[in-house]
Amino acid sequence: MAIRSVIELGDKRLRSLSRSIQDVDDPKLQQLIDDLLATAAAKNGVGIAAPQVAVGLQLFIVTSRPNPRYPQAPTMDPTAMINPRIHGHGDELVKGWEGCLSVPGQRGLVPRHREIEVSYLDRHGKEHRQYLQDFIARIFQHEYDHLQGIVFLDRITDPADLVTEEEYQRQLQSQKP
Ligand code: K3U
Ligand code: ZN
Repeated sequence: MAIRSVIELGDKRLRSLSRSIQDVDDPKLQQLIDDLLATAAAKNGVGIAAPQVAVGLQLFIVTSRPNPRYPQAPTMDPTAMINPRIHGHGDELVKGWEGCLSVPGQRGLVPRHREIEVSYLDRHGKEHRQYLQDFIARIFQHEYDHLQGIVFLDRITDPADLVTEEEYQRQLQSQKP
């Protein structure tokens, strides 16, 4: 396992469409999955997408744990999702805080569908079809966007919803009882 460098906003590779994966058993793909798992863990991310390490393939990692902004977030072991698709979504759009390893120092309130129906292949090639909600649905949509060359900044509807990491931490502290 290796921790890979994460490319940042301004790098054109973050704005490209990713290619679908043909061979799940390719040892290079399996190595990439291990490296993404290690990189997300090392950088404290709840997700990471292959384009963020400059690999234009339809692959990302999703994991979840309770955190200060989402104390009710479920715990989900890190899961590799290959050739993910969104098949449908509910009517409700909810704004929630997001950060991005490729956009350091910024946090934004991003509107996302609260419920989505998705499918993906796991690292063994098994197909999964699931309904996702709330924080996990948010992470999935954030990572899925990376595969289309979209970053969370593109989804912000009010410029006042973008804050620095420092200001975000200040607001979080001031809300503590
Ligand atoms: O914002 C972050 C976070 C970490 C733990 C709990 C809650 C939030 C770290 S940034 C992060 O994890 C991005 C990772 C990225 F950019 F590589 F995809 C994913 C993400 C964070 C928050 C909401 C949705 C997605
Ligand atoms: Zn991101």
